[in-house]
Formats: sequence, structure tokens, C-alpha cells
Amino acid sequence: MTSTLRVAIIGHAFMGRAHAHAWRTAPRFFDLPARPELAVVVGRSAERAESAAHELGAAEWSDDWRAVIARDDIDIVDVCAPGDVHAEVSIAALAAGKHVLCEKPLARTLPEAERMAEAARSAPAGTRAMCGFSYRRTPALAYAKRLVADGRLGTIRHVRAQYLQDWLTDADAPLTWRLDKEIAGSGTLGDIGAHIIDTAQWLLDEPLEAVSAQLRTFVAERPVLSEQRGLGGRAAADAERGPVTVDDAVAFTASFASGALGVFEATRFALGHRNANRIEINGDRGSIAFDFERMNELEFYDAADADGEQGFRRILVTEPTHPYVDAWWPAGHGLGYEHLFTHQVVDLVTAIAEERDPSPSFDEALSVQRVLDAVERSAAADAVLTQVGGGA
Ligand code: 4PW
Repeated sequence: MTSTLRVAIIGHAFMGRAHAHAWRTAPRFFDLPARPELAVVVGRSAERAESAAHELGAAEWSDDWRAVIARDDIDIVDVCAPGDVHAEVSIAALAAGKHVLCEKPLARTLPEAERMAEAARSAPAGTRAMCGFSYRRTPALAYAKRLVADGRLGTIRHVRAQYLQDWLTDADAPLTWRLDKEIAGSGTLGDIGAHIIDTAQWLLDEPLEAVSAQLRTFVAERPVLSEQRGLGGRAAADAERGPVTVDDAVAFTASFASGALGVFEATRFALGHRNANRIEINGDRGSIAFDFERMNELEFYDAADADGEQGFRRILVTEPTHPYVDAWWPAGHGLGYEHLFTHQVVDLVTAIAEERDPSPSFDEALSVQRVLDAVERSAAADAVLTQVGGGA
């Protein structure tokens, strides 16, 4: 008989909703070795957690995560709350022998991430920990991973990765928790820069070795938030302004041990780009290019194509042979953002049932955190910037 894995979700805003949908959908579309069941929604206020539980399809709710973690009938703790609770909840849950899925970036700082990775290593035998770098589960990127692993790109020379959003372009967009260093750890760097770092390291199957970075905060003060909505929210017309304590944008060059050269950029000020999570990789046998705003497509250039027929081809990654796609719709019908989280649940539940560590493990997430830390250190050391001479 298939065993059941009962899940407690900590947090019920944007990510909590995406994860709740995934926990409920995965067993309906995929043939899983164990059946996840969304059991409890946990929030800071019991009243809001109750209404979230009704809306998201959980039978129970709570405002006490410690009590939920102590329960024998909870198998997985899914940490979807902001960064300031990741470490405390994950470490306690792992010590209690619960499997943990924790949203990205793993932690606010490198020492915090190190403690979390250590907690995962020293958890009771068979306890699994995974970090929610969900974009890995985009079928087009998972297919790109296959192409790289099969050597279709040959020796990799360049990685060009960008994550472009524009929801902070308006200087009057309100202060949300994502702009508070105490809660988020860093700004654009950790929130979306972490995704492209993870994608690049995962696709190449090697960590970044060195970086040279710049960080910018374009708008130093913003109106205090009155109501959070999605990424942003609303502020009263006469709202006071408070300090933005994180970066708005980051740009860095990087090198991989193999000698590949990386250029990374992440911003929330790229007007016109709502969620352009992009990567291009050039090898000596082929190239791939991907943009999440066209998430069902992958561009592939194969240098083995006949003379006169060479060029990037657009692969519609919706065939049953493509990763994850077989469980969904007929070819050509396409998937969306929420499917990444469903695939994440599929991969985690499968790893737990097969008694192996899921990927990205906390150790893999720690390697992303090391890059975030190096980027911050590099940006703080002005020496990395060589002044351009000359001028009138
Ligand atoms: O993880 C990322 C977020 O924190 C997301 O995928 C997009 O950018 C949407 O919200 C932020």
C-alpha cells in the first residue's frame, strides 16, 4: 500500500499558495511512490491561517509552528515564510526528524546557511532536506540539462544569465519585506540572483569559483507598506517613507573551475520585463538559450547541423518525451509557473520514498549561498572596480 506523507506548510502568502497547490496537485497527475497530503497551514495569526487553510485545502491550521513540528503525524515541514524564519524552523524540524522543504535563498547569511546544512547532515537517519530552487523544474531547463550532460554543447565557454523584473521601477512602490535586510538577508541578489546562480551551477554541474561584483540601491527610501499583494502591495498616499536596506540590482562576472566565463545580472528595475529569468550557454559544439517569459520554449543551436542549415532552432518543450511533460497535456498545450512547484513535490516525494537525498540538497543550496556571500564581499571591496581613466 502506498504510504502517506503528511505536510505542514509554514506560511501562506505567495509561496505558501504555490506550494499548497503543488502538494494537492502532484498526486492527482503523477503516479507517486508515496502520497503527500496537505495537513496543516501555519501562520502568525490563527485567524488568517484558518482562512488560508480553507482556501488552500488543508483540514487544520495553527499559529504555533513549534507545536506542529512536535506532532507525530507530520512527516514534511515546508518552509514558505520569509527568510528570517528559514533557519530556526528548518533546524528544529530536521532535529525532530521531519523532512524539510525550505524556500530559497536557503538563508539570510552564509553562517546561517552553514548551520542549516549542518542540521541536514546531522538529522536522524533518513531525514531529507531540499531547497526550493523551483526553476530547475521547468521542463525546458530540465531538457537543457540533459543536452549539456549528453555533451551536445561540448566544452562550455560562456554562461550569460539574467533575471529581470520591473516591479520596483516606480520610486513610490512600497517597502515590502523583500526590501528589509533583517528579514530577507539581501535584495535582488538573494531573491532572484540566487535562482540564476543555482541554474548555472546545476546546468554545468560545477560551482562558481570567483566573482567580481557590483550592487546598487537606486531608491533609498520608500513609502511604508499598508497591504502586501503578490511581490508588491499598497501604501497610503500620505505614508511615511522608510529605508531600503538591500540591493535593488546586481551585476557580476564570474569564473567556473572549468574555465567557463560567466556574466550575471539581476534587477527589479528592468522596465518591461516582468519575470525574464534567462540563460544562454555557449559551448564548442552547441548553444542553448532560455527565457522564462517563454517558458515552454528552448532555443538550441547545434554546430553539427548541415552547412547552410545552421541556426538556433526553437524546440517547443511540450512533447511526452520531455521531462515532466508526460503527466500533463497533449503536445503543444504548454505549462505555467505553478507546474514548477508541482514537479518539485514530485521530485521530493520520489527521493524520500527511494531513500536518497533530493536535489537541490541543503549542501547544494549552501554552495549558492557561498556565491551570494562572495558577491557581497566583492561589491563591498571597491578594489574590484578599476577606474576608467581619461576624460576631458
Ligand atoms: O523566487 C522568486 C521570488 O522570490 C520568484 O520565482 C519570482 O521572483 C517571483 O517572486 C520572486
